[in-house]
Amino acid sequence: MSQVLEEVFDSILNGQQKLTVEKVSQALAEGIEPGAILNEGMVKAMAKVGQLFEEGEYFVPEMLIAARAMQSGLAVLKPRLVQANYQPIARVAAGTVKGDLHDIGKNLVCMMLEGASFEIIDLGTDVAPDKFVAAVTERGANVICMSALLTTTMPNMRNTLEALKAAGLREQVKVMVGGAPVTEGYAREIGADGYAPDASRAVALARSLVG
Ligand code: B12
Repeated sequence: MSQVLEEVFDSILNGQQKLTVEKVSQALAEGIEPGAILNEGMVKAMAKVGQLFEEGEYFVPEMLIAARAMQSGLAVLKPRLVQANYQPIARVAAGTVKGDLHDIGKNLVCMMLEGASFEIIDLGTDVAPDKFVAAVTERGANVICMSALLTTTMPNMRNTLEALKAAGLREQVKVMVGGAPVTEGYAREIGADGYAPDASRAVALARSLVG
């Protein structure tokens, strides 16, 4: 890994918000691809944070300040990941399911989809099934993206799919799911239209679902 990417990694791991912004900007100035900064510096740092949490070295406050540093770095990277294009392919409503506050992965998926000419309705976190339903009925979403990072909140993906069915909307909307504990098999089991393990494959999946 190049020196500056290592510094991006360390600054996130240590939760140094200002330094993360500085180092991401420096990496861009050095001509490093935004995708490499994201995947090799930033996403890897969050995986390490998760590992340290599992090992009992990090606690929630450390996770939180690392997440803040990650979000600040993402704000610098966003304009470079999202290239404005005015013909939306489809309207995507994206949210983290009810009970779940993790939004870094969901935000990344939104950014990448936006960069690939999808219109995004960001429903935020802790999104109840009826809010996803309302995004279809009131805002005309034709794709739904659900994210879950907790095994305890994954069942709310199934609950949302059931709410869409109950509202008679299931046939008119494509549903994609993702998040660290979610798998292809789980997506199939709950009757989602697709699963992707990361944001760039989420773009390919969305294209294939609406294409
Ligand atoms: C940062 C973090 C937090 C932050 C979140 C801040 C924020 N704004 O998001 C804070 C501190 C708030 C937090 C809180 C908690 N957390 Co937490 N957290 C994490 C951590 C370290 C990183 C998550 C992350 O951002 N990863 C980076 C992103 C880029 O990856 P991602 O989210 O997986 O997204 C990618 C893909 O999955 C995919 N994707 C994501 N969504 C979607 C959607 C679609 C449609 C598609 C196609 C693809 C897709 O694309 C993304 C980009 O490539 C993980 C560890 C880990 N390894 O995941 C734990 C982790 C998820 N947390 C965990 C826990 C236990 C908690 C708490 C319960 C802790 C507590 N005791 O309070 C609380 C729960 C709060 C709540 N109600 O949600 C556990 C979950 C265990 C489990 N199996 O359920 C983990 C795995 C840590 C661990 N190893 O134990 N957490």
